[in-house]
Amino acid sequence: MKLVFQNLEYFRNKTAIIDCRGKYSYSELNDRSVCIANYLLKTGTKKGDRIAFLIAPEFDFVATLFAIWKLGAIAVPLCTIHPVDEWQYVIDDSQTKRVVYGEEFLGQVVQLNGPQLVSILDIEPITINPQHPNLVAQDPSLILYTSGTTSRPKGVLHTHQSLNATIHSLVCSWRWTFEDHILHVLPLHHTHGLVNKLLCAMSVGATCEFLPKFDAETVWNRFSEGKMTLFMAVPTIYSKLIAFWEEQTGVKQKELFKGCKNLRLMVSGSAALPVSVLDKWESISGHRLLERYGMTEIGMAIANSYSGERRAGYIGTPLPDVIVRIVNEIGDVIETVHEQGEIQIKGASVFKEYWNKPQETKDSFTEDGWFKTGDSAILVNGYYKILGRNSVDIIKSGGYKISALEIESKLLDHPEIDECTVVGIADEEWGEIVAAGVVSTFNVQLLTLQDWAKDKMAPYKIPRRLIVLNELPRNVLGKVTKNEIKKLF
Ligand code: MCA
Ligand code: AMP
Repeated sequence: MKLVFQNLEYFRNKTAIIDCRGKYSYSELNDRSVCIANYLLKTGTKKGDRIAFLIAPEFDFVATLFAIWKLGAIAVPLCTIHPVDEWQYVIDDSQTKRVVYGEEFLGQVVQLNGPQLVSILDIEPITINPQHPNLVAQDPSLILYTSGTTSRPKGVLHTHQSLNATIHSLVCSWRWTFEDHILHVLPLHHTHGLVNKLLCAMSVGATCEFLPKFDAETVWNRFSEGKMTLFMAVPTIYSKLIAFWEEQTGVKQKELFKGCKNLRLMVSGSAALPVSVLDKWESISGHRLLERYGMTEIGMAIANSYSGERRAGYIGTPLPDVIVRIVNEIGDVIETVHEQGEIQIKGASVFKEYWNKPQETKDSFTEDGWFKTGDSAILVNGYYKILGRNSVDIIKSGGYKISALEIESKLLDHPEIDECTVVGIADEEWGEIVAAGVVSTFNVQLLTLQDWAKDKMAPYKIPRRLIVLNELPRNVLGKVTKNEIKKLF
């Protein structure tokens, strides 16, 4: 089996990447990744080392990822909008030795404790292929950090084989070819942006065009240029594109509709797609979104059909090589229609383990090897429908998974907060937004709290709503009743 980074030369002069600086062919991508690999080798990188990288969505991000893999090392992509504290946590937790960084991050990376810093600008143009380590598909390839029901994020370790399983299944199901051109607007430290968009494109010789940052007007303009064949995004992005369309004149709206005619597929995932967004998007673009379901730990698992039915409000049917079951609260597999239970998954795309967390890894699987997603669903006429999550402590905002417990532990460091609880409340644009209920003798204000939080947490984790209470509502066991808090908002 050829892995995606081992096949670059095959597509030679075909354009691989377009970014804010220019266009790069597959040969250029391969050459650049060889240079970076040589440099990392010279600085002591060995098979299995964790290499973090902090590079904007552009050519050098992709070249660095492939360089790390060429050396048999494990890639740890960092979130470009995280504060230094969060990078430090990921670096320490993953025992990362080196951080490759783009020049714009210099001011922040020098604040990191421990790792050797490698500036992408220092890479010399040596294009002799580095000595390839003996690499097998079961070798670890990638650690992605994901929030969960623990207060700090966990490192999800994938192998080349588990990544390849998702790539293969999506390439086949959605009929990717080298003629495809995808517009990329998502962060690259999560599965959606990294695997579904970038790696699927690279595996077939397609073109991946990066925007430095999502911007609704630029996305509509790129559609209108007529080169894009594919688009994939989280529901919030479709809501923002709809909002932009609604602000335009009738003539312009018709032009925008026509601009979408060359696209062959538009996908939504990472969070529930409201039926109102599905319907509105279809009416303004002519495209019925294909909704699919996945998770950092399992890759992509369930999707609506490419050529058949795309059922509103449903995530679809299992992707090739994925086995899905629904299990009720007492652990029985549900055979009856309309009975609600947890989605459990088996398949080649499932991750290897949580990095350095054997107990958490064990707890996340059943004894007979099914991964417990924590998502609750029903099966109706062969189609799965998500009904919610088992834990109130997980929030999905703008497609990002957020741990309420992690935010609570940060908020407790605020000098004016005595007690706090964090919940997700429904929001049309973001899916959910982060809201905090606090006990504060000094009557802390939302704006000052947000200002204080700026260098302590990522923007999407900062509370958007605040309520100050005399005491937090608790049940007889003294546990905060989060559903009561939700009602207060
Ligand atoms: C930003 N803002 C928010 C949030 N984020 N407000 C409420 N809730 C939020 N979550 C505010 C900012 O503070 C700012 O406010 C204003 O919105 C614009 O911020 P900006 O950062 O410019 O927003 P944006 O660029 O428009 O970002 C929206 C986005 C982004 C593009 C939808 O959230 C995003 O990239 N999401 C995708 C995450 C993702 O890839 N998830 C996949 C993981 P002000 O203007 O007042 O300053 S899940 C996954 O991989 C699994 C496997 C799967 O199934 O796919
Ligand atoms: P993450 O761990 O960030 O990869 O997020 C995975 C979670 O996103 C899943 O466990 C679901 O809760 C949610 N998710 C992904 N796709 C969908 C979807 N189409 N509908 C509802 N929830 C989704």
